[in-house]
Amino acid sequence: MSTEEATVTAERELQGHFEDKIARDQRVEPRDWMPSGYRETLVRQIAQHAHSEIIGMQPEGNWLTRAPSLRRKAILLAKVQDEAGHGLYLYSAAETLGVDRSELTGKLVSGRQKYSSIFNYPTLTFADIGVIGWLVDGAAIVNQVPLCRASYGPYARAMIRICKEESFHQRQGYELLMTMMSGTAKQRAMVQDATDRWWWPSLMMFGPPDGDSPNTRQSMEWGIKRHTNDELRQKFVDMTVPQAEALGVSLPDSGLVWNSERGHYDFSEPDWAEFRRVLKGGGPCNTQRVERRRSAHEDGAWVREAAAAHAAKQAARGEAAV
Ligand code: FAQ
Repeated sequence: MSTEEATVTAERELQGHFEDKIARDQRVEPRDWMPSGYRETLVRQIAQHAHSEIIGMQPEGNWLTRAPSLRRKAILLAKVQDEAGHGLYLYSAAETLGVDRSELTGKLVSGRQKYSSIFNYPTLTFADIGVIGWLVDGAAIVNQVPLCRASYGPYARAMIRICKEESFHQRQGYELLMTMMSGTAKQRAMVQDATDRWWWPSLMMFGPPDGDSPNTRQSMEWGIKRHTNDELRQKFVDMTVPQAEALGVSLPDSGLVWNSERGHYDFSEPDWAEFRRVLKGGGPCNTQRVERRRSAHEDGAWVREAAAAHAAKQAARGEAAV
């Protein structure tokens, strides 16, 4: 057998092992052989997810200095810090695939990698903080709980911890809204207004409709995604309608009705032209969000340099001691 033939045979065998693992629903780990498309898909999705967590700190961070009480400020601060932690777990998971966090950040700030469309909308009142917890974290949970069973081990494990924290985020948002809804007419109007503005962008978080989703089929075959975008969107709608009723707000969709035949709520199509516009950088806050991230990254350069210098000194000391 020639070297070339031997390489082809070895690769076929590795591909077989990989497919077998996926078929048995076992986890793929960083040292395992994996097809390059699988690796690239994971890097794309995990990086986009990590960037979303970090950029996602900005809309809520906007209200940290204006929270109405010490209690609300402490809760919000803890939540925003949690999002930073999620970004770090996810960048670490991406690094197990052979990419580097600084390379990924470079791609984000130069517009070569995406982050979730949802974070390109402004937070206009404090009710937005409650609605982000309720709807945005609520949508994130529906999307992310199945990712705890993703076929790539480091991603699935990161998602377990993230989901636990997202669940606290969802509850704090709902509790804030419950409090506001038992307040003044003005407070109730603020909650309704925030719900009207965030409802459609929250539905868009699940991605394009299945027919326009180029990645879903392959990602499901590889066990990265466990449900399609439309399945999860439906699940979110079904879960959220009773919560809106309990809260006493209406959802801004006249097409939202229970369909007893399907056993699900029917709802109208989100404005997909708006979704595509936001993805292309034309949302209300895209420029501001990326610019803020770029300047924060540049401002933090001295910290990274100091940490690298410290690590180099420690390593040199360690070597000298041997
Ligand atoms: N925004 O073929 P598909 C959070 C892109 S974290 C922007 O369907 P896929 C926590 C997609 O990347 C929120 N881009 O793609 C929090 C693809 O781009 P490409 C983030 C979107 O990957 C709360 C193209 O469109 N969560 O909220 C969006 O199979 C509060 C075609 O789409 C995750 O990232 C979108 N909405 O499915 C933080 C979860 N949708 O590269 C702070 C993990 C699609 O091919 C405060 N990710 N695209 O050109 C996923 O589950 C999947 O990647 C989907 C998209 C479902 C987002």
